[in-house]
Amino acid sequence: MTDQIKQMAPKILEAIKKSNKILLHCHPYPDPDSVGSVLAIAAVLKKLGRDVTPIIGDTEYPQSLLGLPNHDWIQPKNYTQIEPNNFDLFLILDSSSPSQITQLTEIEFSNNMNTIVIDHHATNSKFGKLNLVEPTYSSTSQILYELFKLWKVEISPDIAVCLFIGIFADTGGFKYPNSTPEALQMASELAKINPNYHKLIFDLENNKKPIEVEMIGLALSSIEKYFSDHVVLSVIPYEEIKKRNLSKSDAMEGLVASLLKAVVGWNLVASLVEAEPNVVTVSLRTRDENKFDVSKIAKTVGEKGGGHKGAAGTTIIKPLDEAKATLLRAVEQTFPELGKQ
Ligand SMILES: [Mn+2]
Repeated sequence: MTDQIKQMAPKILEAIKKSNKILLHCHPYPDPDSVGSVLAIAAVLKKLGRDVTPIIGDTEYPQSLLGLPNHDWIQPKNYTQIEPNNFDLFLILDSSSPSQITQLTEIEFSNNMNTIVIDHHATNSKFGKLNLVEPTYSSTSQILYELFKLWKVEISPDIAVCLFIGIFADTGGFKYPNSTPEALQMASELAKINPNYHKLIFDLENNKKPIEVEMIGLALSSIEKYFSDHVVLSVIPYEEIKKRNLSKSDAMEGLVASLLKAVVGWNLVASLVEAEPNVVTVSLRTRDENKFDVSKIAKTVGEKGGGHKGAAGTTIIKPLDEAKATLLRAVEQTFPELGKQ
């Protein structure tokens, strides 16, 4: 447990006890850590006798998380559909910037609303009145678990499974470097409180739509190899998307890039999907993020690119052939050693 958590725990609890109406939200395209941490703290706030309003935010509630207890507490509203003046505290979880609250409008907090940010993203801009940001923690769920212990609240089986699934998902199923002994220890304690998490994991990992599997098939039969097979691209032109009536959200580019990365020797891989004419979404992955930081490419090529060293993405507004040439040139310039191995 960090000193910061020990210092902040009583301050956050005091702010909660001073408030009557508390707002919670899920970030756009909410993941299990976003939903799990919201449901867990909602249960705690209810125990403390607070009036709590969790909203789903910009995106619909994910089908794959319908197994989480009390998910019906989360109202199908975004931030523009509530009245901020009705709340005296906004607990902002798992969100590194106000754009993770909503992308539909510029956020303005009302003056009588206290704001507390609790998050684990290193990029967090600390935009709350109080901020508890712990970048060494795997997940917001992991931070909440320690807060709950310090607040001496009883962790019910419902709270336990919500926190467990948040830690599980944000550690990539205990596979990422952020899966520390401490994270495993917490998961173990939570699993003792509620051992019924296997179905939730199954639902998380097996939630494809038929159209998505079709898309993966198309992507895997559209592979091109470059630089002595060290660089491998899956390239899907708009005609193929149109022919199958696929939409942008069916593109599966992240999953396809992750599948390509599984091949020994394919060191830098990318999925290119021309989801609309002359708009190419690119997802990049590498087997060795210390050698080939793919975020460097995502940041220099296309629009609004970014991500992590091992997994990044961007959008190139060009015809597919030009987009591909631009990407390959950037790979060659950023990692000249790739072609020489
Ligand atoms: Mn998270």
